[in-house]
Amino acid sequence: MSDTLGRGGATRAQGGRSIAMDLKFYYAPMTSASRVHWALEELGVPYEKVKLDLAAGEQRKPEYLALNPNGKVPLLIAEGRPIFEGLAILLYLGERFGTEKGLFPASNLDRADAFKWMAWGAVTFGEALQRFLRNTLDRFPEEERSPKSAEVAKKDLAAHLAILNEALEGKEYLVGKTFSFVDISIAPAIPFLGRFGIDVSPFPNVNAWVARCLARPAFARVMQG
Ligand SMILES: N[C@@H](CCC(=O)N[C@@H](CS)C(=O)NCC(=O)O)C(=O)O
Repeated sequence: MSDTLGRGGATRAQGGRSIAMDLKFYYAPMTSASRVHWALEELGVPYEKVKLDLAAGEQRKPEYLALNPNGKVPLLIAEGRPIFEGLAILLYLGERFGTEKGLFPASNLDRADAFKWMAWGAVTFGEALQRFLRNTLDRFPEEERSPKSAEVAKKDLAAHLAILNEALEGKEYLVGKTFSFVDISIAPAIPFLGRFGIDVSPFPNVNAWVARCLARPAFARVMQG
């Protein structure tokens, strides 16, 4: 495990690392943890980063399993409490810091819109994506993969992309008029689809929105690992 300071953390560290830095983020580059990493970079709050080597199995070490029994990233220790599941972490960060920074809605109804899309991304869209990958990637045993199930998942993903495309009609961002954690929670999955042979070109609103979101400097920092 290698520890570093997040961008905001480096700023805070100038005043001494002993100042309460109550966010410790466990991640691996280019994984589900990237959304949380992106959110932290957008917020610019102090945080400590701990990079896990998944290939070496660091996520299955007993000291890590004691914090996240799922043995997966992301994990955030906030105010001494471990939070697993990327969606839960984004919601926590959104409520704690995001509203003040203009990255998470303030009013109840706008928050309901945010929750709605973030849950859709993690559950509805995410389930179809997982099903597709589970039935196509050769890291899963061939006898456990079904071309028929992969085909159904691909159709489901296209239907979900159509819903997203419609939601983005005439809009720059998914909820409200500005970029938010809602966009962070879904946009990174889209370029990933192309790499697995899912054609995103019939959904121009989605493509334009993804390009807009991924052009942000905070995202570029996340890509540095
Ligand atoms: N639903 C979880 C999924 C987390 C997840 O699947 N993480 C993967 C990386 S994308 C992982 O840590 N895999 C390591 C392993 O399974 O050993 C979340 O969103 O936090």
